[in-house]
Amino acid sequence: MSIHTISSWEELLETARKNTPARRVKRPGQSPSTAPVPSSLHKLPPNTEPPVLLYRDTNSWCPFCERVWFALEEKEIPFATEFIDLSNKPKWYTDLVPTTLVPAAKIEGKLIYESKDILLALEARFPTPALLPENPEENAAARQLVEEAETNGFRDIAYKFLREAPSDADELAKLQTAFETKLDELEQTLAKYPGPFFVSTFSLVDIMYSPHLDRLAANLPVYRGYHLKGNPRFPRINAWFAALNQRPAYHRVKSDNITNNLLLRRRWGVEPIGNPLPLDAADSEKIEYRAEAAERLSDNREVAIADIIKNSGVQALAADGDFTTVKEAVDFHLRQLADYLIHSNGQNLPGGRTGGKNSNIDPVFAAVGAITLAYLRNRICAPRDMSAGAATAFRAAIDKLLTSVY
Ligand SMILES: N[C@@H](CCC(=O)N[C@@H](CS)C(=O)NCC(=O)O)C(=O)O
Repeated sequence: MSIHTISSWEELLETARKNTPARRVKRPGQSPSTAPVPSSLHKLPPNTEPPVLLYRDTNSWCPFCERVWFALEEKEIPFATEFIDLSNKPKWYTDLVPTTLVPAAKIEGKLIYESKDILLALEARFPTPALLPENPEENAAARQLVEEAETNGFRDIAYKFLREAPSDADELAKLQTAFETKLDELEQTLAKYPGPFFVSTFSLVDIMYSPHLDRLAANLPVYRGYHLKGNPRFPRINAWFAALNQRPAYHRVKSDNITNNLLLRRRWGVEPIGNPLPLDAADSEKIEYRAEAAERLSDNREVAIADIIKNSGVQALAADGDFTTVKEAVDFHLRQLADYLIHSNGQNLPGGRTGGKNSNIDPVFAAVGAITLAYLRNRICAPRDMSAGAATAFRAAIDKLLTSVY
């Protein structure tokens, strides 16, 4: 294992930016503290308002908001985002939107709510690239499937199996059977047109289902011991996931498995019954994801450090209320993490005050480091803080540092 000196924040940020195109804007004093820059914003002439304003949840957990964001990215429509805190919705928002739910959107000033209606309105106003088939018959079939995605009961039955935990085994088996029957129906629907998608091209139908099937595929193994991905009963759903995975817009808007798992517990109080899914090894090693994670950490370090000091428990290690050493230790370990993400090929660990198992470790410094890394591993949330791929690389790097250094 080779040890090298850790770079400065400025050097880390500069190197990270060379290796990733992902950029966010800072939102000082606001939540979330950063927001993704839509990939098409550069198409907008300077000083022009984007044609679409999306109202979405602050944590980027909402699957219905994800649908709209997915379509905006697929269609490369420049848009602005207004974040709504769902735990404390502002009065102007509940006055504006009759359902008071997110998402809502203003399309050239006109308010639309309900994710399905926003998708259809975007399609009408921004028809290319098309997310509904040109062929009139197939177009009608796709529209019908969009409607059915809201009315066929798939979502309710799926989330019932995931979230309700009846102690009676027969009851649970019934929920599973009902869910599998719905999945069989999706298999049959996917068989109707050539290719992996619901109709013969990628469409709004895929967008309607993707945030929900994604969450189910991430959560069911951990919370119900049930595997959707790799399940031989559902070959078409698995081919559909593989095809979705080829789309860059999907990677910009999706959550990662760990975020989905943490969310189910925090938001819905469901208890896991199995181990977390392993982190995707390919994503963990991808240079652009590692660079994006390092870029996020370096650029947003002040907010991250303040959050860690306030909420992780490291405060308890400050001698006589003096935070200087604790702050220094937090800063050092974050820098070590960013450095590892950028410079390591997965073998070399950055060194320094705690580098390597044989170096002289100051126990308080090391403890602050371990708490910092463990806290951050579950604190970050994709796509709120970074893309799903970057979040996976970020968590994998933390695991590596924790097991190798301490
Ligand atoms: N049918 C709506 C559902 C939207 C929805 O349920 N949004 C949730 C967030 S995932 C919400 O706004 N919750 C806040 C609340 O219930 O007050 C759509 O498709 O847009």
